[in-house]
Amino acid sequence: MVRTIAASLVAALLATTAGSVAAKAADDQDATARKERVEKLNARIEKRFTALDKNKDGSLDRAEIQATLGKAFDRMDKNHDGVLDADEIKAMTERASQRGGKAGEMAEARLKRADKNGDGKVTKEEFSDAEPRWLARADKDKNETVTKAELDAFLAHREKRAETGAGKAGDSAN
Ligand SMILES: [Ca+2]
Ligand SMILES: [Ca+2]
Ligand SMILES: [Ca+2]
Repeated sequence: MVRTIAASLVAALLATTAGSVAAKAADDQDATARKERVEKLNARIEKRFTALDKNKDGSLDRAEIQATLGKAFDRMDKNHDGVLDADEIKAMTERASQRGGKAGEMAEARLKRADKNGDGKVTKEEFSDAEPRWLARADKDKNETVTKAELDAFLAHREKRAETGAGKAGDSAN
């Protein structure tokens, strides 16, 4: 009896070890994929930051963010009535989808988020208020300005999170 218990203990231990080795390999693969994804996204965020920083002072203020969002809105608002309707939103998400990956889904999610009153349309005001999520997250002191230091800290935090696998790293770079 004792022997049997010992044997099954060993078997159980072995099984657990084998299982965890396999799990660890999958984890490692996951972690690498996750890390690559975050690094790619971070590079894109950094690029956007530089592009948005019109006066090149190394920080993004509210005016710079609004100006860019306003311009993006005007490009999507094909009939220039100050509202993105269902057709315009569809055209825009389809265009984004062509960029591949989750760009279309992300654009759609962002427009949905912007549509505060849920009428399926997005006004310019709603759109300008819905700043990209990464901007809001990066702005640690909530002064509506994102400095390069804040951005760097935010990107480093994302990479660290990707390495440890804590939380989901599926933030949008939109
Ligand atoms: Ca600036
Ligand atoms: Ca329109
Ligand atoms: Ca800030």
